Amino acid sequence: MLTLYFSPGACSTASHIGIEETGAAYIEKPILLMNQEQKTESYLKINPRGKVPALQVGDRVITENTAILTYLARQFPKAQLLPTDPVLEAQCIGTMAWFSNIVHPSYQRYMRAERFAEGEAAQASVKALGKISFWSNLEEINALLAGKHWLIGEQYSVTDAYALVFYGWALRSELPIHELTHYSAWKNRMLERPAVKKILLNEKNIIVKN
Ligand SMILES: N[C@@H](CCC(=O)N[C@@H](CS)C(=O)NCC(=O)O)C(=O)O
Repeated sequence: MLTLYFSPGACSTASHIGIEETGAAYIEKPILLMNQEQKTESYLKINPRGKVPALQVGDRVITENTAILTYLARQFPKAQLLPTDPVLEAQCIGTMAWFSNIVHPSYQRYMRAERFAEGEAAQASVKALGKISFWSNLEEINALLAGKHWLIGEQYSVTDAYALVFYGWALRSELPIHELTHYSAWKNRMLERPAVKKILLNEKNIIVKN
């Protein structure tokens, strides 16, 4: 049996959508970041880094959205969540690695400057540069979607599920994301997918109200 550990509205929404898209049975275990549940002794036994998401597969655990989403797509090929062409598949994984290594940390610098610098002035500077960097990453996602239905190739993939996380974070931090027209049109296509709609409603995600 699969068990997904997630927190509503966190980056784990990507894996939550991904697992729902597979159609497989799974157990949902909310780990509420707002209550610091990621730091409890019992959760640290699942992921000693104290982060969500984590996917338990039998008695083994996979962490990192990129790895979880790649695993799910490969384990449930009928759901067609990654392209079969090896180059397109690698581009999907590469884009997810970029989300994890660059896009997510830019948002962290914007919203969690205290984790990167000490003192008000230094933190204000980290925050301001984080905001610029996050916005420029959103613009890059918008450009990737120009004239396209989905992010990579012709088909929907788990990479699309991951890209939705940043749309929600932009709304939450009141960035003018509606100005990014390709990203916004794609977000509406995402909402037409039953699995996406179900998980966003389940997590009470801000995207379903916008
Ligand atoms: N690169 C990781 C990032 C995981 C991560 O940072 N998760 C955040 C939520 S968005 C978290 O659990 N934060 C809790 C904390 O830092 O205490 C992934 O994609 O899975």
